[in-house]
Amino acid sequence: MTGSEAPRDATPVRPGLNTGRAALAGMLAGALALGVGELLAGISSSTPSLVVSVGELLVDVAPIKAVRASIAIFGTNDKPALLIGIVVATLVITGLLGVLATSRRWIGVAGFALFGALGAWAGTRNPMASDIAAVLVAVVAIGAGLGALFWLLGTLGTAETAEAVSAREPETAAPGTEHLVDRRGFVTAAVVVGVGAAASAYVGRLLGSRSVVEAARSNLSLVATAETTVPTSVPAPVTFTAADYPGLSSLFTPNETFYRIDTALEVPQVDPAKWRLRFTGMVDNPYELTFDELLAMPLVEQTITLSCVSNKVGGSLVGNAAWLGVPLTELLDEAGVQPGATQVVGRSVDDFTVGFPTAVLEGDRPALVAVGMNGEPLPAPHGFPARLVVSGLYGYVSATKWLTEVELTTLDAFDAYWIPRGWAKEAPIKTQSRIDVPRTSRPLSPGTVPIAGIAWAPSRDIVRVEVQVDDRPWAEASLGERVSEHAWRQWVYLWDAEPGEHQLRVRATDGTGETQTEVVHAAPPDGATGWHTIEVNVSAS
Ligand SMILES: Nc1nc2c(c(=O)[nH]1)N[C@H]1C(S)=C(S)[C@@H](COP(=O)(O)O)O[C@H]1N2
Ligand SMILES: [Mo]
Repeated sequence: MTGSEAPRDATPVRPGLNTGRAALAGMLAGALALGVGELLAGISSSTPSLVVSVGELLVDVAPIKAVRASIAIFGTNDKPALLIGIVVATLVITGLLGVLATSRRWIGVAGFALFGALGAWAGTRNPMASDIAAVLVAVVAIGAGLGALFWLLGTLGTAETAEAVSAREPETAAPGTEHLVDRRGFVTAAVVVGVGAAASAYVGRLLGSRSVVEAARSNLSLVATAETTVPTSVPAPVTFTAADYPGLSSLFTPNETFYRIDTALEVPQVDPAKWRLRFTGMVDNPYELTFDELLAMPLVEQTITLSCVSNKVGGSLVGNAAWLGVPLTELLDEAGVQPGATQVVGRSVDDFTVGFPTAVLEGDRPALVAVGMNGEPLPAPHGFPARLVVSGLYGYVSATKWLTEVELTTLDAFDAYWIPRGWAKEAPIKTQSRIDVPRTSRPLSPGTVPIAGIAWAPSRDIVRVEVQVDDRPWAEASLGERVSEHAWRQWVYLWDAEPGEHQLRVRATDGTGETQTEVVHAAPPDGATGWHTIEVNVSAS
């Protein structure tokens, strides 16, 4: 074999340099595969992102301890951190594949194919994607990656050969110029592949964000078309507003700042034109509704405080909103719930599920298939086009977002998403109160200091809030507007503060006369308890 026809797997003359380039070639090829995958994912909502799908696969198979640990480390950034981790790991592995493939091309092919298979498998598990689309995305992405890998390694092959030639025939070859040309061959290919990877990823993400959902939402104007059957209570004297006490939670939590809990790595984008709500299971008349059919039903507005079971005492995973929707009982009446049914299961487009006893619906507590939140169509992160909201139950057992199916079954027959993950099967919201003001580490001035916050016991009402300074007797706070027994109440206590260190505590009493328990309990498995307590420092003057 002559130098000019050197085999592609010629032994590198300068292994160090070429190993570096081969690793770069592998990484660039990996990046292109990911970029092309994102580009295809951006084109339609049924083509999955391979990176996101693999992320969801990992979350699914990861032991609960690992998930908790990653949330502990990354906090609410755990999702971006996971996706970045997947990209970095992919590039490291494809870099290695690039090095191995310089001498044995089949290793590169096999490695990329394995990646493709993992991506395709994860994509087909993605409940929002079509299986064929998932496989196609993986095949095209891996094809692009392998094409790039062979091209890049090909330019290296020439460079090696040139070096070999110049080493054997120093007087005929012009090593300097050959080298330059060949290095340029690699550099050019590397730039082309790198730019292609970045551009395809960027365009794909851009396409993905240009969603049908925002267009559909902005075309909707939703108003209540029926009176609520639930007595929305006494208009109590409005003695103050949040504006008077900077830091106090507003009566209605703005949609933009309302807390969010999702298991999905990306907010599901549900086209309302294609969306259906099905009523299934132990019903006499299973049926399905389109979004327009749902909107044509009587829409009521109910103000309901929603809380996450994992909210700590004093935590921020709680919000109050006016929800517009169709009473779940009306929808279930059409379906005809069979007598043996004991559990209502809410399923989401993302496979998330909730479940609560049918008995919950027996009283007059509001349970809505909600389409509006604080006067707007539901924002996508809060479940557009429709979600469940049930007064008095923690979100994980009641509040399915991107709702697509309501199934009637028995309590024994099915455990919803969080139940096998260690949370309680039944989970009414515990009476809680929180001090919002003062929340400062800076010393306060002596004199009148407002202590203010919120208290909630949705479906049981709040009738009293008390504040305790150090070990003085409990003093009653004034309560703000009472929108309904399902909504939180603001409270304010004007404290005559004296210099020194002080401890402030709050406790609420619900409409059944029960005062929230002092017993300190962490959130798992059914919600935290204890009195929110803070320390403040009042300066001498
Ligand atoms: N589809 C879906 N619905 C969901 C969840 C979810 O992860 N996926 N989280 C639940 C939990 S744990 C809570 S506390 C509430 C939070 O609703 P929000 O994000 O609108 O505040 O939604 C519930 N509904
Ligand atoms: Mo939650």
